[in-house]
Amino acid sequence: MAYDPNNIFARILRGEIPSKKIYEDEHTLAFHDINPLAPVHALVIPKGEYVSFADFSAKASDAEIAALVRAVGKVAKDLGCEQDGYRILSNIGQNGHQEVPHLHIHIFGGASLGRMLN
Ligand code: IU
Repeated sequence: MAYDPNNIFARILRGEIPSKKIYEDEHTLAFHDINPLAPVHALVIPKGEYVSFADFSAKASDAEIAALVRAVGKVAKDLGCEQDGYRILSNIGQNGHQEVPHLHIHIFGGASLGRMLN
């Protein structure tokens, strides 16, 4: 699947649409999900143009991959999720019910989440 430069997260990255920013570095941006499914629901995205985790894992540089992984851990910690735990998730493609075609890692926390989230 070709990357759509007008997807909503590309527009957030360009500053065309506001977001509730949590963290930013050279390679990543984290912000609060607009429709939270848990008391803490953050999204961490790469700044590069990657459709999904599949695309990112194959094409991203080691620096981009390291930055995304470290940002996920930092954001979860900064949002107070480390002590009681949290969940990370990335939906990929049609079967994964991915809605926004720019890689995003969900962080859910702040409550006991049960075995799965829908
Ligand atoms: P998904 O993994 O692609 O299904 O999740 C997309 C998420 O992006 C979903 O949780 C939405 O609430 C969230 N989101 C957002 O935070 N801001 C937006 O403008 C839009 C979607 I559109």
